[in-house]
Amino acid sequence: MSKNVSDQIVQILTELGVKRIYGIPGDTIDSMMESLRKQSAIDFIVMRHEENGAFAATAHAKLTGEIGVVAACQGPGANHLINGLYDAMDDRAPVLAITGAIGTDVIGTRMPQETSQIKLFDDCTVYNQEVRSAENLPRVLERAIHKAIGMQGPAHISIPSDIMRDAAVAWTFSPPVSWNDIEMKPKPHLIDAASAVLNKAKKPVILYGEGSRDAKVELDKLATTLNAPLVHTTRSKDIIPDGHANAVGGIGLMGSVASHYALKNCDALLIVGSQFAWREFYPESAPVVQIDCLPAHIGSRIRASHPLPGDSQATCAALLPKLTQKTDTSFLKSCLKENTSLHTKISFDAKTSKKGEPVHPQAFMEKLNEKAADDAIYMVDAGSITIWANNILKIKKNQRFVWCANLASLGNGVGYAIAGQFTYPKRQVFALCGDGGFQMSIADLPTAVMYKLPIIFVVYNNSAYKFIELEEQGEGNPVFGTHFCNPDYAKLAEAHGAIGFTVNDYSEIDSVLDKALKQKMPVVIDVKINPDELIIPPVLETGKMVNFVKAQVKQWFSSSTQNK
Ligand SMILES: Cc1ncc(C[n+]2csc(CCOP(=O)(O)OP(=O)(O)O)c2C)c(N)n1
Ligand SMILES: [Mg+2]
Repeated sequence: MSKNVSDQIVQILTELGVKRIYGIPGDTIDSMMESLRKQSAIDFIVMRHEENGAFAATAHAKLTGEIGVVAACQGPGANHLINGLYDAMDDRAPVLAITGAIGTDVIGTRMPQETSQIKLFDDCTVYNQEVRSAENLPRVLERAIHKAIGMQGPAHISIPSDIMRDAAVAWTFSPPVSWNDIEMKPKPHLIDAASAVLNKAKKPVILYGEGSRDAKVELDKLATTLNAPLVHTTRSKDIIPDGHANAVGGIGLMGSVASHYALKNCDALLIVGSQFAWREFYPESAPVVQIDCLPAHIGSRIRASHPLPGDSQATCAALLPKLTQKTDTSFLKSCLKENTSLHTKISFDAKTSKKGEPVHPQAFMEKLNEKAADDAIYMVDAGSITIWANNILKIKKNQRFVWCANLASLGNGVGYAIAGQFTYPKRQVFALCGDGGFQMSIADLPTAVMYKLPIIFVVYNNSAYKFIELEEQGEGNPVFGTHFCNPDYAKLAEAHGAIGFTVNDYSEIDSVLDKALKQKMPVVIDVKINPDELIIPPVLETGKMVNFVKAQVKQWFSSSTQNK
């Protein structure tokens, strides 16, 4: 029987090596569902919310570097993809979103569910096209794939339902080429100038981002040659193990005191594959050597006195022979000492709590360090949980720590964990969520149950959008609009066919985690977290501290009962 366009889509995706499409069927993609039903190379993962499907496709791309695929129907289905696609756009993850569109005979007549999908995805895609005919389909699909992989971002194609059913036109698919196929180095004079700066420096620091993932070995050599502290962005936490002798923690508001000290006191900064956005965390005047494969990224966050355009692995490798081994380790030692400072002790040292008292957020993370497998995958949601995870999890060589770094959307954790467990069925997958983030994406807990994915969903239950309370107090205002009530998550899990546990106090963590790790089905752990745990940012601004005190006073006299 001759193939139709839907069959051809599936055929091209199969040739590309796609194993899974996350999505929800509907109307305009029904014919693609039939093409998927007839084959076995690609599984269609039935989601309960398209946003979680888009997050799952994005997480697949972040975890593997392969293209993640999500599908949705026209109008409402397509609308729901937007947050996941922005995540892929902002974190440069190759994703293909396929949406159906209403038939070509009625396009432009404001039919029910007709939305302007191309306009909708204009700002969150590297390629965004509507297919015009059966002849057009393979060209557009191939272009979308090439763009998503070549430009590292989401591509969207919208296909009118009648075209999906048209007879396919023969096409030979051209396999895509990725950044990994290119070795790009800066010209020698740039390497010479950058190495001179680093050789002269007495207190150099290395800041590495996601773009350095292929340069793990070189980063290690650079750090040991320069005796330089290694500072990670939250997204790149899993590139160098936290146990590395030069690791001082993360940059920024969510980062460590030691990293902040290192960056503020260095006399040269080497940035490898990072676009960390907040200028106030960079050194004020030190020379900056910046490696990035996209020349336009260089200098976009901080002035780069010594640009090194090139891919991180090849460029670091070219830089290394030009560097002389440093002997003085005093700066590195003084940075590492900051991680035992009083500030760190108050903020991040895990504390046990008494029976009947809620758990310190740090304490549960400490237990994960102890009990999680050496290759566990942590899928981290947004909120104060990110701060605890970023600072307290000690990521090992083969563990992964993945989050929605630049968009920082609440509710990514569930979709991410589903993709993580599908991709690596034998590895432990943890979704680390606040109660706000978990509730936002809870629609897909039954998906984990249906596919028997033994994900461990950890819910930090403080009945509040805690992170926002900190922001409000930082502005000098009482907390407002941040409290909510929670269901009993353990019971809710059981009602879904998952396994539920509650951790009421410190003494229960061990046994709950031990039991959770033995399950073959999804587990939800409702951790009653101390809502008043102090989160102290690595840098204490006087203005913010005064505001914080003001907020407490105002809260005291506040007439609002909303948060009492
Ligand atoms: C989709 C989305 N909506 C709102 C926000 C703003 N926001 C950032 S953190 C946060 C609170 C997180 O609450 P929760 O998940 O309970 O974690 P907690 O901070 O309490 O640990 C909110 C509302 C966001 N980042 N994303
Ligand atoms: Mg919360």
